[in-house]
Amino acid sequence: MTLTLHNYFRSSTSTRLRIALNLKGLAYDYKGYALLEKQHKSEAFLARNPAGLVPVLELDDGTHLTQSMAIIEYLDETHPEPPLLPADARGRARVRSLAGMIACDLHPLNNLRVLQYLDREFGQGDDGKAKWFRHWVKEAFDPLEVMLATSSQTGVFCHGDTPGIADICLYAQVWNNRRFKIETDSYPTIARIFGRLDKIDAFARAAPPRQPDAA
Ligand SMILES: N[C@@H](CCC(=O)N[C@@H](CS)C(=O)NCC(=O)O)C(=O)O
Repeated sequence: MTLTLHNYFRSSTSTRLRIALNLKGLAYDYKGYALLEKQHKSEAFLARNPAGLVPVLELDDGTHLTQSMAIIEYLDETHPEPPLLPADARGRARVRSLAGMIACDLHPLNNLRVLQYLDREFGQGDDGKAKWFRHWVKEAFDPLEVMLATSSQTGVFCHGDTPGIADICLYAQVWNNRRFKIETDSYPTIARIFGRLDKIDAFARAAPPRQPDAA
């Protein structure tokens, strides 16, 4: 199967997908789009995803899959080993809930187009945008830390001792936070889990600085 990943090194949704592909042992062709140069708004890219957002996974028959979480679940269904979701329904609900705190509640508020809109329409410069970014990270990471620290279901990773979808979102978001100088020091459980994930080759290889288009 030939897969092409249309993505950007610094995009956390792209990082999620790179991790999932690595965990599943799936090779892919890397196609980078410089978001700051608006390469994701080109006619060619919009033909792949009219929403003008990365990542897009192109399958060997030319099908384009969009939305990182939908694609990760597709990969998990078509390549079940290693599983990225727990076997039990309650476990799956917990993992999707943890992942959703990042993928649904946090990430969309801090996306590039939102930060650019704050600048363009509301005159917010770098300081204002950084304040906004940090506010929404705190809104998500404070309760995430509590949930992870207090649950007996948290193990080496977010859920038990096998990395899964919640870990994928967490790892990618921590890299995103670093751009705004937010470290995990005040989040001991998140810091511990991130430290373990960073030792896994499939995660570390997906990190932004290790991508071919990294600045
Ligand atoms: N919910 C989508 C979000 C995709 C998304 O927002 N991607 C960002 C990069 S992380 C993007 O392409 N931003 C371009 C822009 O904001 O113009 C997913 O999970 O795939």
